[in-house]
Amino acid sequence: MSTLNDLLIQTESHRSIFENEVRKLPLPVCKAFGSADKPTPVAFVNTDKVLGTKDAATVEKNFPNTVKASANTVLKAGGASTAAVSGKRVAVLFSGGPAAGGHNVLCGIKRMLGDKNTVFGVRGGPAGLLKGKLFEVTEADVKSILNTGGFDFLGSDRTKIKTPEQFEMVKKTCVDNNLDAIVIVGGDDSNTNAAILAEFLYTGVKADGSGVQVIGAPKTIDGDLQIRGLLPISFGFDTATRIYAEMVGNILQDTASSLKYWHFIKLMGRSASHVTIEVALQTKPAFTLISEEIAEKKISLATIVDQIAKTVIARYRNKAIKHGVVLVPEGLIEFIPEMNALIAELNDALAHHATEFAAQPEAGRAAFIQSKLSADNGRLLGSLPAYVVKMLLADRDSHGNLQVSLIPTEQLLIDMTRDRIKQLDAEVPFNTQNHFLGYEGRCGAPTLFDAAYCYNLGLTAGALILEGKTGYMASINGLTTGGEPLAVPLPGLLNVERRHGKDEFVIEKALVKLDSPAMKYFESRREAWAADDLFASPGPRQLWGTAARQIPISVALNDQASTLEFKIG
Ligand code: FBP
Repeated sequence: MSTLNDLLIQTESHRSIFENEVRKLPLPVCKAFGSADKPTPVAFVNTDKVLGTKDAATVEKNFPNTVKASANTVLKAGGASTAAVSGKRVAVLFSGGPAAGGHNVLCGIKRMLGDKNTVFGVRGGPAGLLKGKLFEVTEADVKSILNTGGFDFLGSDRTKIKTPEQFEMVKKTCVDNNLDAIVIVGGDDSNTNAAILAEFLYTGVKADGSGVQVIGAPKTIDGDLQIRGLLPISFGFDTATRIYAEMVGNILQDTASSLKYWHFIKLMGRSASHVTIEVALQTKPAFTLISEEIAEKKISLATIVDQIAKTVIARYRNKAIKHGVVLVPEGLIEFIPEMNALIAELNDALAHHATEFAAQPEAGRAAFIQSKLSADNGRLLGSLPAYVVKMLLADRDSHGNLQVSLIPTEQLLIDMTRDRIKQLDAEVPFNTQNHFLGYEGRCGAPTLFDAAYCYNLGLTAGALILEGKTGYMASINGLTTGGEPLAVPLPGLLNVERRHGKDEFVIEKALVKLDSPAMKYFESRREAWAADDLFASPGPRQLWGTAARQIPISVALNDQASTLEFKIG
């Protein structure tokens, strides 16, 4: 007879009672694919949607093969495939920050390719591809990782494949492993990489002169890879926002129970405020900042603080409410006009005076760099608290970006709001707590939506490979009306942008649009949420029952859906 100790030991290594149950969760698939376990390969046909940005002519010149092959036309599934493909060898890699559902993309690809083709996992993201770190993925692996969170089965990293040497290393990995296709699961940068690799590997890789196919899959909790009408959302966004919304809902319940704190909660999402607006729509807190609105309306830091202070005062004076929640998007600081100008000048100054700066004693660094700035920016830097200055001067990330997640914007807002309240109405109580919700949300077990969405994205990517397609990103559209597998031609999404002094091809980040239905709805309700406690607590994400079938509110609004319930199949 087994003891409780034995039972507990059996729950180690991803075998908790929950993880065991969740692996058995049935996943709906789009009608085109038939069944989840033995999906039908599908053929793809042209839609009437042709893509292209303002830089289409330059893109065509630089991506002649993939543009010619796709004519930048979006494809949709069009009946069962007639090709009986076997012997394909396909590598799958995760790129960038983790997002819930990645494992299901891999499972969908493996199931679509079936046992007559071989799927390899790439260990450690793009860096692993460069070094040829491949291993075969088995059906047993699929059974073990299905519906589990995180990227741990493959790992990931943020290496950008951009130098000629790196491209040659990828080619070598393809040749050494006799690969026919690569699937890159990533965000805007990684799908840009997929477009470039698809063109580079289009021909001349194998001995017979043929190429290697490259397909992208849209991942990022930030939600900034979305295309209205073609790609409703990137995967991982739903899980992350539901986890944050549960926590924010719990904090809101606490504020109304303990009646004493204002909580300033910074939410992850590097640049765009999609995560923040979604969490606001789910929880209805007193005050939510949307970075894109601040940039577009050129709202200064002082004005932001003034608005928060006046909300605190009004709630106290009108309703005797001493509590509330303020949501702050992670990337806010870069969207505040004067801070943006300061950061831009700081980036230049730090780059130009790197050696001298590094030689300064820690205590003298701020003064040194201040002396290199224009009078306005120097003054602004000098007015900021030391804990913000320290982070503004910290090392940039591997892409040369300021590490916004390290800047305690929520604390800066608290300190400035406290000072402003003292000036406006010193009697108003203002006790605070601060939080940063980020890593908590990226790797939780996927919601039913992300689990199903990702599995179908994997089926779509797999079907595209079987059909010999290259240079497309897999998508599932029509999330409340049955789900439609689509293939979005990657070159049709490319723009030319000046980055680090050079023209580069990029897929632009999709920021929150002020005229989007989600923003309009939020705008129509925010004053009411500020004036009184109207919050909702969405609770923990569910995998069974009615609450499990919800799609993100912002996605439903932006898609002009008539329901919050997703329907795939
Ligand atoms: P991706 O766009 O690569 O999916 O990453 C998203 C993200 O989680 C951002 O929200 C956040 O700013 C960043 O990654 C944090 O990066 P890191 O994991 O390197 O700390």
